[in-house]
Amino acid sequence: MKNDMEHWEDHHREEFEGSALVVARGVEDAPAVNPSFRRVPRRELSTGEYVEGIERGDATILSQAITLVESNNPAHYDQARQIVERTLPFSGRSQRIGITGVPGAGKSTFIEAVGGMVLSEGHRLAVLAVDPSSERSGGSILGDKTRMESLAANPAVFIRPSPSAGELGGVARKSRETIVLCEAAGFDVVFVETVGVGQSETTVHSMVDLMLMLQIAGAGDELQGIKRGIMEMADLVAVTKADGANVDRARLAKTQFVNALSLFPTPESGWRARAYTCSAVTGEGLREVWEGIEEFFAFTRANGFFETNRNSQKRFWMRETIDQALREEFYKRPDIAAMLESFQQQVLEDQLSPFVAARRLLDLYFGGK
Ligand SMILES: Nc1nc2c(ncn2[C@@H]2O[C@H](COP(=O)(O)OP(=O)(O)OP(=O)(O)O)[C@@H](O)[C@H]2O)c(=O)[nH]1
Ligand SMILES: [Mg+2]
Repeated sequence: MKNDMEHWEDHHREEFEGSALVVARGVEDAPAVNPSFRRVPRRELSTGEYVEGIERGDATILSQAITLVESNNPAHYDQARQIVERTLPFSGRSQRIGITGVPGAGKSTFIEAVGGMVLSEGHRLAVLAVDPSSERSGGSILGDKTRMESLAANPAVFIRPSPSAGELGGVARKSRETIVLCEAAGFDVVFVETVGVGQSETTVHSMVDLMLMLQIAGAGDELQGIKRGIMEMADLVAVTKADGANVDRARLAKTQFVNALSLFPTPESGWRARAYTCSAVTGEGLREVWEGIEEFFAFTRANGFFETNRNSQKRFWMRETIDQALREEFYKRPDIAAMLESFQQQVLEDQLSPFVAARRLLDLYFGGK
């Protein structure tokens, strides 16, 4: 069945074919979304051509390279890996900003509004979405596209929807490598929008320098966020939609956040989280939030946390990838899979301790190598 994104693409594909508009298309190896649509035949690019195109800031080639990195087709793995490796030395020179908040909190609208300000300061802006739930992927970019119209038309902006869902690890790797490619292409401010539900925030947190949490006043979520341990990840909290009849409620919510945040111990960054109100409609408060972001970067660069954090993120992703691959291989091995059930049963019946059962399976695994 077609998702929203595919329907939307059906309608808009012609507009993008050959145009300079940099809204990215879906994965290349996805089934044709419209059987009557004839893909313009394209010569396969060499790795060198990809790398050179990216370094030149060519948005079409960047887009194609990301598609390759996101592809689940093993035939693409090698080239994708080479492209990432060769662009890596040109990456890293950006401010990576995670933006989180419940669905409808106003993330895309905020990015559109602040984006103009960021561009006027001479930056080039990449907007990526990370949405690990399959149901919603595509859905969010539909919102992004319609809510980021003025940004989407700007050649200094690159907008990319979430890679297609799969396990979170896959989405995380793809998004991280997409950041690398965007940076190599000269985008020096990267916004990563993610839905404020569950694991995705933690994932995004481990690939950005700063987390901005958007909140709506009076949704009753304020305390939930605090309880769920999400607030600890926020470097800035902004209560959105502080306009019209909502202004007082937004201010009140902000005060609650200021109080709540003051109770947290100072994090490793040394930066005390700040709270703001803002409105993407009136524009009020947006500049303050952006200045807060810039202050965060100045502060963490000065005290060394910026580097330390990026290094620990690199370490984390290396270890995480090893962990995942080992775990997967373990459970996939036929001899392990065959024994797992019966060992588990014995554990449940107290015939084996969980540790002994695990040890035997591990011995079987390592012995059988
Ligand atoms: N009054 C008012 N409405 C706003 C403001 N910002 C966003 N909205 C509205 O809130 C709704 C949701 O905005 P989005 O920007 O799509 O929210 P989002 O957080 O990106 O939503 P998802 O991507 O679906 O998670 C839209 O109808 C916006 O017009 C604001 O500052 N003031
Ligand atoms: Mg959105």
